[in-house]
Amino acid sequence: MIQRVSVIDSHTGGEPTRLVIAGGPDLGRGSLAERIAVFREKHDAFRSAVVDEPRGSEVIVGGLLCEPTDPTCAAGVIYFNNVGYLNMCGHGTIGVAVSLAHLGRIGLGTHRLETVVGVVTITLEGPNRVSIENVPSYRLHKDRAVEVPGLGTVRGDVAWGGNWFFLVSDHGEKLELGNVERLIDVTWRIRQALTAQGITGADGKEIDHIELFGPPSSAAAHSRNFVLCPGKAYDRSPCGTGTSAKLACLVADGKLKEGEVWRQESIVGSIFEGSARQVDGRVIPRIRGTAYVNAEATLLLDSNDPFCMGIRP
Ligand code: PYC
Repeated sequence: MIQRVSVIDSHTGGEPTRLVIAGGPDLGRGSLAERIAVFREKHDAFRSAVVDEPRGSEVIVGGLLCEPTDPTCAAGVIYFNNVGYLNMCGHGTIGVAVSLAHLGRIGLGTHRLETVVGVVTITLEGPNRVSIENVPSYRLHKDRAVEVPGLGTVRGDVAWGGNWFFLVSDHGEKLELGNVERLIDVTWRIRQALTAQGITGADGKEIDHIELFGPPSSAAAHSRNFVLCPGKAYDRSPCGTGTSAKLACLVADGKLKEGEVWRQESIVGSIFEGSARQVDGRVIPRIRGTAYVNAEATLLLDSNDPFCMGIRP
């Protein structure tokens, strides 16, 4: 038997998103938080089939387009990756906006998109240019120390930007593409040390994204980052939720005022423009970036194929 799955592939500042537009599992009519639980418990093989090898790679972030529960939303989306599920995804949301426009489902202007952690807005400013207003973001801990085997004491901030991040500025590493193997090793050690030492986000939530900051290579940017994602891939974009977490820290430190623009450069040189407004002690981040659709495809899930549902550990 062959299951056909329609996808739109895009990339946002170099980071890919594969949006499933038809042929995905029926997750019911509950809230997106309920539907992601059904996805995880009953259809995890589908996640792997879409993003893991041999059809995908650890770099791809998947999105499952859903009917929203909120009728004011243009769509709902559940994000996933090579090892599991994401609460929110900034680069993915920019990619979803451009993909929905490509399909003729949205036009220029502002639209609402339902995610597992709340409604975000997407403003299509041009065929490839999008700004998103993300979920409320905040810093939980400033300058938290973690003892990292082989590295010693590393200090960083713990912040929420739709996912949990540990943000490190003082690390002595070169943020260059030629150094990514070392950067993956360093950030993976930090992540494991955080878990081992019980340093978490709110409600004991695991910090599964590690972000290093350094000087930008472009005079147009304020900072460059390297972001390790949960499945040990690094983000080619400046990471929308990671930039949101950074904005929350900058605002908390008085280094960014409402309306000021922060240009965050990624490890591959792509740039997101960020700004923030404050509401009830949190910041509402706005992230602007560009995305391009690079494939319309039908995935074939052939039940005779031994690797039909992806290569999984
Ligand atoms: O842009 O928020 C983001 C993101 C999370 C993981 C990969 N990209």
